[in-house]
Amino acid sequence: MIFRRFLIAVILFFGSLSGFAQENLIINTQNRKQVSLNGTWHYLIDPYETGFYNYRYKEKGEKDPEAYWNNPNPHKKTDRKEHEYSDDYTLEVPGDWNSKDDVFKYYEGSVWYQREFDKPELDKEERVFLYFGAVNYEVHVYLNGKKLGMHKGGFTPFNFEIPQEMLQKSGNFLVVKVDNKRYADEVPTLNTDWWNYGGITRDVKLIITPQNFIQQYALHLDQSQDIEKSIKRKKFNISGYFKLNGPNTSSEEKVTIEIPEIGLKKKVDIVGSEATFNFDAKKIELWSPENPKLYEVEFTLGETTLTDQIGFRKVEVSGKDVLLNGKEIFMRGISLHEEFAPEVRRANTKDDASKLFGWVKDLNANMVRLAHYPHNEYMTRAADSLGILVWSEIPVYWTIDFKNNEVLEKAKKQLDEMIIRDQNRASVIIWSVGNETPVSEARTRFMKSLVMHAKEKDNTRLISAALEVGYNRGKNYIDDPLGEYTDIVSVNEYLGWYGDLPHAKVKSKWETAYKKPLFFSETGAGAKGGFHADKETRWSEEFQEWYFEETLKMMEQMPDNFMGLSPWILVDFRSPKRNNPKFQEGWNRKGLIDNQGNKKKAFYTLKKYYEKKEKEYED
Ligand code: GCB
Repeated sequence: MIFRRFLIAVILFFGSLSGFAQENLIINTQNRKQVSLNGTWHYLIDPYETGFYNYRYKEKGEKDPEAYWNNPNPHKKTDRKEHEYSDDYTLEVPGDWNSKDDVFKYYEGSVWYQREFDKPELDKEERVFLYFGAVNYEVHVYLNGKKLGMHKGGFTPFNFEIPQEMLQKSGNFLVVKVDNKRYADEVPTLNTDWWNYGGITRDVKLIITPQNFIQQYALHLDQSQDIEKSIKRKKFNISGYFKLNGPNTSSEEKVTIEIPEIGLKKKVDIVGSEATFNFDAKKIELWSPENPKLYEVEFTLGETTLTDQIGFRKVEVSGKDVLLNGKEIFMRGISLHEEFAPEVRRANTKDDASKLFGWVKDLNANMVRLAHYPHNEYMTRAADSLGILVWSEIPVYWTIDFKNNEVLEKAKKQLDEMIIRDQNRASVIIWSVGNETPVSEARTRFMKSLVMHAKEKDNTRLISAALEVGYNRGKNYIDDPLGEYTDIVSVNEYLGWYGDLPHAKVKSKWETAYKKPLFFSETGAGAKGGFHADKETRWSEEFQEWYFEETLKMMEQMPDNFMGLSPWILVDFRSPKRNNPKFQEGWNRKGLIDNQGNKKKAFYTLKKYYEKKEKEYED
């Protein structure tokens, strides 16, 4: 008993230090046994962090009745209590607090979330993990007065184990301190062109696993095979890995991989708690935007089978082209923020994903740039089943503290968490390590380190970053030194909006220092939906339409390594930086769709171009 208590104390201690939660991250949570903790939670707004620090500004003791992780629950009328969770103050989870009401609109600081839950029905051997899809930005988690751990990073998942002994039959008191303050040495940093939505912005659940379970895995086409040969022979090489969790995983175990649809069954030996594998498979239909084929895959360890829906494809760069399954592609993309503008809130449900992708499909796009941070898993899952290629990014945005090694570690941790969660999504073909980072030696060292890290973690995707356009001898010259390390050279292009007028575009000349695929990760102009004027009037739909017409003309004279674009942006999005009181009112207006969900004229201009491009690449 004493030893058991000691063990729990050790687990809790290390849990509380687990800023580096990716080690323990459980993937594919949607297909595991679980209890949702979404719904109505109580909250306390705490701008001075009174619930966390005492009056000498020291972290409060665990048992301090004034600490907000403890339930004061006074019995006598003489008891003094200065905090309480009340049904009069509630927030919905998942959700952001900013959309709750005007008190929260610009709030950046600490909010305590609280709810109770009953112990789920558990076998003696089962284990319980508390999983968060994302919380923005710094979070401390407490259960029944004990700290489970903390996490930083507003857009990636994390989990903590709850030993069964910690759970009461009912009334488990769960408290989550969320803080979305911005800091110069965090990722992102102080300055961003999007709304800093605070809160438990994604799903929360208890994941229930057996003692020993498959925690992480990858299953994909081995990217080194000659895909044309494999297609001809109808025989593909599949590779991947398993990482198990549990007390018995250091002895020899086997995991069975089955794909019933093609009659495939393979046994993989696990030695220690990890294994890599490689085998041939016949009759596989490859995944592509035209045929987003997903297979039901079953992984069995002991008595438990975990399923996943997985597509198989190869993506590679060959000279100036990007090849998907050996065929050259043109990316008809569009950029997106994780926001549902008509309801002025973060997007975080399956239904939100299907609405956003409904617009993407309507535009006849085959690719999305999920800017500027990892979006929720419903998005990448939906992209898999709808056949939409994905660029997924970490919020290394603008003026990050590039000289600071700790900041680099924070960025790497977010990169890891993004990669681990979505490594089995065929749709994700590009990891982006950042956006518009200003060229300097320190910055290039920092960014190169992220590129190398991503390549080391995952060799089944391409690595890029959104760069800026340079100018040289009257030409748009792309020579950012980071381009040497990325697989695709991507730039954000705004000629005609941030400089000059759209007619300047056709006259512009383009050149790149790199013989690699060239991609426009942004291009766009602002327009207030429903405001009509002549095309030279800023903010009119006609100006934006003109901008896109000229951009598309310019496309025709790009160097021959130009292979696609993801214009800025699908829908107007909230940004505290956009203060024109007549046309912006706190919204970045570069959406092709306005914040009410109405399509602007430029939507149809781009749609027509994408229809033409689709035909061109059909043959
Ligand atoms: C950019 C940024 C993007 C901004 C956009 C704009 O280059 O990457 O985050 O929102 O320009 O609208 O200026």
